[in-house]
Amino acid sequence: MSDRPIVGVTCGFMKKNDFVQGPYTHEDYVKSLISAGAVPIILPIAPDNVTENYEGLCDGFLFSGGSDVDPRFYGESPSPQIYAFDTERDASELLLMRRVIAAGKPVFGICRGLQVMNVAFGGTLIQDLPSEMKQALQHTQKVPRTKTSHSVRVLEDSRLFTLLNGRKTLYVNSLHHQAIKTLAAELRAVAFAPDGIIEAAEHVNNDRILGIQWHPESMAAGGDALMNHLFRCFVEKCARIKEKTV
Ligand SMILES: [Mn+2]
Repeated sequence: MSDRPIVGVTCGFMKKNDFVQGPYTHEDYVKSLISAGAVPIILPIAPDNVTENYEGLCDGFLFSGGSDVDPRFYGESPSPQIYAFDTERDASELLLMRRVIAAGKPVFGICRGLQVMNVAFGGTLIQDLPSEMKQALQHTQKVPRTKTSHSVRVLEDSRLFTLLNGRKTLYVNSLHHQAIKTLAAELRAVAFAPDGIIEAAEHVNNDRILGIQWHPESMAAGGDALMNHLFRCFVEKCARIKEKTV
């Protein structure tokens, strides 16, 4: 057996045509996990009695990006501006998130993954950034996803600041339609865009739980050394969990 930790990656469902349809996640998650030393496995959207089994299969979990979150899961009705959502994916990921956190496994939430994390802990989301926040900057960048477009400010007393080798500001990519509105009480916002949008959050006392609103997997795939380092830190956490369980 290899000593590489196994990281489960959540995915969406994509139908391209009648011949091509099924589980989908961007290859950059897979590439970045492999180069950081993990064995990635894709976890298809499934009913509860299957999703329940995912927790025990993996040493850590990456909740990936994707479509908007169904607002019923945070007690709201859909705004006219909300994009298509996938209620089954949301239900499956919220169940998985709660089980994984209860089991003490490391969680890396990326983009929608951060939003699902916030909803799982009781927070709410901005359903449509441009209409709900008039002074918002462009969070759906027009440049390729490996490139950066807006800056973020990182709090110096955060764990993220340490993971980013003490960087107070950095440029990141931005490909999100939604964002955190009310932050869950158990999470702490640790990075902000210039318009105030929360760009990262970590658990107040569990150092295995981190969520990022930008896409470090695509910056890493584009050669960004700091984002590669962030992935290695996550995979090392997963490896330590694996050692304890074998
Ligand atoms: Mn952004």
